[in-house]
Amino acid sequence: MDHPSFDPERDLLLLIDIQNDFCPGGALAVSAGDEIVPAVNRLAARFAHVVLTQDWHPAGHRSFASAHADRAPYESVAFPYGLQTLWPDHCVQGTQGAAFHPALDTTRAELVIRKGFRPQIDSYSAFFENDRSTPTGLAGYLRERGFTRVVLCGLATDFCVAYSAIDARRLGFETVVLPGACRAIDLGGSLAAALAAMRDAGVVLDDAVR
Ligand code: VGL
Ligand code: ZN
Repeated sequence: MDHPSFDPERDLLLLIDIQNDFCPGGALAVSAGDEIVPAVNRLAARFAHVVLTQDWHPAGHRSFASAHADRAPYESVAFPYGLQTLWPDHCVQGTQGAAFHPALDTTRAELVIRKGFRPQIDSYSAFFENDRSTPTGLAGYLRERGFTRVVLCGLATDFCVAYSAIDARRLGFETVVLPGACRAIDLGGSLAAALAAMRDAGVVLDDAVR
């Protein structure tokens, strides 16, 4: 491992939602989302353990604006578990949009965590759904495997990466985010807010790695 601060035994690289729909041309395209893929592939080659997340919604998912009368994408609405942003239909199970970016090297991934598959609950975090209480099982997996530090990058910085990183800290894992290998949606200042919330939670933002 050529980065002095990465430890192959206790560190896990967690790659968030590097899927076609979050890349240019996709249904919920993150500006320049595809630019991170070469850096992510280089990073993955340096870690002994890699896990991927995959946003994986059934058609008609409640987080889709199209599932609500008179609502447009990017509006916020009250859900039983709190305010939920409505999105364009994206990452529908089994579609090309839900597939990983074709240039992402997934060969060394040891686990793929799918999230957002419950029709009524969205899931930004790799650890908990947006009700903040339904677990994905990832924390148990990490503990059982003996990982103590999670290094994250992917899409989007201000939603799934930030929620995952903050939950990782909350669950007691050392947590590092590599902003150079992330890209943001940035809705109404959400990127600045997410970076501040990650710092406040004790997430290390390492801008040197890209
Ligand atoms: C994401 C919005 C909706 C993400 C997923 O991966 O950041 N954002 N679904
Ligand atoms: Zn989604």
